[in-house]
Amino acid sequence: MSSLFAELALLPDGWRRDVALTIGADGRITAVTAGQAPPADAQALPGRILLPALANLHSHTFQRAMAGLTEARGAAGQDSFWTWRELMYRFVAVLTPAQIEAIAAQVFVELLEAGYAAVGEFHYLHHGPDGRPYANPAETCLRIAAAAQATGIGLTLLPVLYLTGDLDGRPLAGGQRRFGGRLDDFTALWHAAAAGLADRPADTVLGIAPHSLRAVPPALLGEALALCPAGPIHLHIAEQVREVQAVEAALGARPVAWLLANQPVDRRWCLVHATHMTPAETGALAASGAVAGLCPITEANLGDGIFQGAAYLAAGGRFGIGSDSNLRIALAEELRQLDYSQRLRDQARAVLCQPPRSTGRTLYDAALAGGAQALGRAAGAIAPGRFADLVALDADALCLAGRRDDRLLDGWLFAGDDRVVMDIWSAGRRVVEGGRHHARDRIEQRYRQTVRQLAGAL
Ligand code: NGQ
Ligand code: ZN
Repeated sequence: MSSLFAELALLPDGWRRDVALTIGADGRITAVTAGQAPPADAQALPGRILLPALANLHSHTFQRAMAGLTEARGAAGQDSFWTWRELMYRFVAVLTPAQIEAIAAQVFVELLEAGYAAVGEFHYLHHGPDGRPYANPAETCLRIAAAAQATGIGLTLLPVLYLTGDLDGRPLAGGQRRFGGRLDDFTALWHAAAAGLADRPADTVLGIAPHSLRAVPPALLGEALALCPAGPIHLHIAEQVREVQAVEAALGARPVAWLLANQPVDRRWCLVHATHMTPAETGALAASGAVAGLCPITEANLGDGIFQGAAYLAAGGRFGIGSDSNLRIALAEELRQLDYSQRLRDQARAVLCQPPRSTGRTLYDAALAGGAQALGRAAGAIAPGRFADLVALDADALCLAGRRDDRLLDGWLFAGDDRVVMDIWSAGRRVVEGGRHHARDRIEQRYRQTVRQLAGAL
């Protein structure tokens, strides 16, 4: 049991002064009070502003090690998502389990230092380079879990089911062979992952992730989902126009429309990259209660398109943010990129703002709720029963000077960056202090060695 005391904190009912909270041995908040003198045993956080910390709902950690290696135009002329994917396939062909773990640990350190307390790892690099499962089919899942535990980040592991190379049902080829290819292999893997996660921290969650409608035939989707009767369900849905057209040709409907019509999409679901939706799809997804998983920096980098954010929020849609390819890990910038994409399209300002809250507050509140929901994580608010996922900002940061309440969030998200993040607790584990993760040096050194080993891969 420990207690904290902050002069200013964001609680479910708004900004409150002199906030004390206690955290139980299980990492959950047991009590919150406001407007009272600090309890004798509480650790004071002078000069800090305490917020609930976000969950990052979509990450492929290994892609961090490709950042900066895919920014030239290839010989084929037009560079695209699909040519980037070819490079990514070349990269996955050489990664070892130890390298996968080293890269994941570095990403998790950076996510924590950026202000995220938890991550949804959409993990599909399951098999060896020859396409055969490792002796423990969950070998690489457990590498991810080990990296999470070493860094203290809250993990929702989303083992990915990847059966076909495209909508025509072709088998996996080349770099894709590491992703699986058989439902019986995946079943064994999912159960091995469940067994391997049993002794991990209590906030660890296991879900399931059909990669996309390109990779899982409709006839097998229901059978696969039966493996995981209660955890979160994530999939890539409508990121590229070519993908939308191909799904329409193969299944007779656009991806979001097809999924809503053919699966029981509800609060357990997270539709990652719901980029391309008609107005009808936008309204229907909002009404489903599912979360749209938005990855603004990666979606911009890959040239995906612009999410229908204004219409979706107006319809009451839920969203959270993910760092996806992790090419740049920056929490404030993810939300800012999302917001600016809307302003540029609409040639207007503050399009996503839901008064009386400011834009920064609207975005942050939405990403808190959507992230926690998508990860199946009891978090997203400083309230009894929730995990103590907390972030403390530097009240003396220049971008916050002279700002109060919601404008503090606007100062951070629009005028600042993640250097204002000072301390992070994930389910009560305090792993970042004074802006630095406690194991940064060791993990960073291993990551440097790893990227040097991989420098020739692309
Ligand atoms: C992925 N990434 O699984 O890493 C994908 C690319 C695909 C994003 N969609 C591969 N951003 O969608 O086929
Ligand atoms: Zn993805």
